[in-house]
Amino acid sequence: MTLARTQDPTALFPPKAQRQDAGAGHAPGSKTSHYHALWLSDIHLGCKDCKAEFLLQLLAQTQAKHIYLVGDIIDFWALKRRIYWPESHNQVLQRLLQLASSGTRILYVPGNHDELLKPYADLKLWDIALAREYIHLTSGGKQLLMVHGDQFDSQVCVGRFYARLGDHLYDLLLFLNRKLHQVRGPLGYPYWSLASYIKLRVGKAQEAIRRYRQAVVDYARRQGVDGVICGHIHQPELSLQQELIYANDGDWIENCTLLAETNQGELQLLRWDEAIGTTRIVSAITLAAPCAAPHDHKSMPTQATSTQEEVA
Ligand SMILES: [Mn+2]
Repeated sequence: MTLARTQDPTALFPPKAQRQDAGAGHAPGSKTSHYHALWLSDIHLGCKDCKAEFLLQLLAQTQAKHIYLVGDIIDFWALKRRIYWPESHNQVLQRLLQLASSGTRILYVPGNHDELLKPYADLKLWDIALAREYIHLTSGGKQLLMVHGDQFDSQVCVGRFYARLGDHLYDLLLFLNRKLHQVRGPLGYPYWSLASYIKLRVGKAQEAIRRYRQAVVDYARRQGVDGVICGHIHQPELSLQQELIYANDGDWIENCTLLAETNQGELQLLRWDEAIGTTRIVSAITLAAPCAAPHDHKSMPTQATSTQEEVA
């Protein structure tokens, strides 16, 4: 496998990338959180369950030197089944392109739902750089490898065929569940939830997550990096696996999560909180060597913490 990895971001981003973000969409007096880097994946633009509105709010109140798009940003599989492209999905892409042209260094590692972009790795689309893999150097000098994670499907016993089958089955199951309730109710049968039925078999799901994490971590360890950032399984996590950082940025279908490197040298797992209209810190790891075990931040809005720089 040819790996497209660059450790010197300046090689991909010429000096014009130093311009300041215009900050479009900011209401006067609104708070902006500044980060060194942000990681987003599994946004699934083109899929009707994508929470694009929340992501737009996040992008309007957040600035970062680097934004990494870690795959499944545009869901070409969903678009192939049915064209669905509301204005909010278009605005997410527009906002990212606007950020890229006004100074934010954006790098896109395609996943499986946007695999048709993979052959263009090493190219630049508008101001967005594409790569199959990439190593981000934290401001403290740690190497964080970025992969979407679909390359480990065969090791988790989910082949390409089964991944596609699973995608269709998921839609089919949701459809059948609706139909089933329509039929069972009038016949006097008790409510039977397909979702609960699946959750009863959660042991299998947990085992798949464990094997996926292990495959990603083993791969990163062979690359000699300090940590790995991935997505793909829609299961946000920030943990230390025998001193190697395993960070999964989650998704924007169910979890609305992202990862962030703060200017103070912390790697944080953030979750969008609809009620307060901003993110909360789920957990964090100090990137200074050696990495401290992750600590939980139970109910802390990001904009109320001292780890964020805030400007009016
Ligand atoms: Mn994926």
